[in-house]
Amino acid sequence: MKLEKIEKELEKTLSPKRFRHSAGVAEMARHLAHLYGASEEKAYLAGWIHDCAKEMTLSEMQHVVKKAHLTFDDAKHMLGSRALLHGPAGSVLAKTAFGIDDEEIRGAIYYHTTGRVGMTLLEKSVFLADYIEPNRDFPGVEKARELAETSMDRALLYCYDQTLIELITRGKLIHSDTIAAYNDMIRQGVRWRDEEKA
Ligand code: DGI
Ligand code: FE
Ligand code: FE
Repeated sequence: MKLEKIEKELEKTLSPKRFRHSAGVAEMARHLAHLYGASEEKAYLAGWIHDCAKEMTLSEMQHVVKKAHLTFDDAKHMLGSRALLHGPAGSVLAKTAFGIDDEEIRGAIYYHTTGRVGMTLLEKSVFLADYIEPNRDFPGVEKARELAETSMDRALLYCYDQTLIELITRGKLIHSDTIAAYNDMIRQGVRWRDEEKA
């Protein structure tokens, strides 16, 4: 499907707010891909499509992933959470509704919420862009934007930190991919606070 058609389709199916957010993620993901050497074209497409399943009901998302025979290590957690399942469901729709065959683009959509150990530059570009695109406005977003211009990994760790703190504060479950990704970065010596810089 041509980009123009993809945008039109998303405009029809998403709320205006989610549509603006998707446009922002597309632009920001392309910017980060340019800065850090990922495919700008793939980042832009993945950014547009990443939240295509976000406004479905949980049972609609479950239907999409079941039909595609996706399986999950922690099925109970994944299949029970709209916040988590919209990534995998979106990666299926990228193919079935938007004709995206590219596995890297679909991977970036699949992992855009939880992250994972060993994310590709493309996955990191989309994950970070989701957090810092210009329509985002929450405490700490400026710090994330600042870090993103100089170090992808420090910015990424900052995002994980903030998300973990928020989930813990709200008494929520934390997906094992998020914990593993956080631990992996710490093990690698990544730090975002200047005094702790490895
Ligand atoms: O879809 P968006 O709102 O644009 O952003 P997103 O896909 O990153 O979703 C973020 C939400 O997902 C945020 O409110 C935190 C929530 N969430 C729930 N469980 C987890 C989680 N985020 C991560 N990284 N890990 C979790 O286990
Ligand atoms: Fe999302
Ligand atoms: Fe998003």
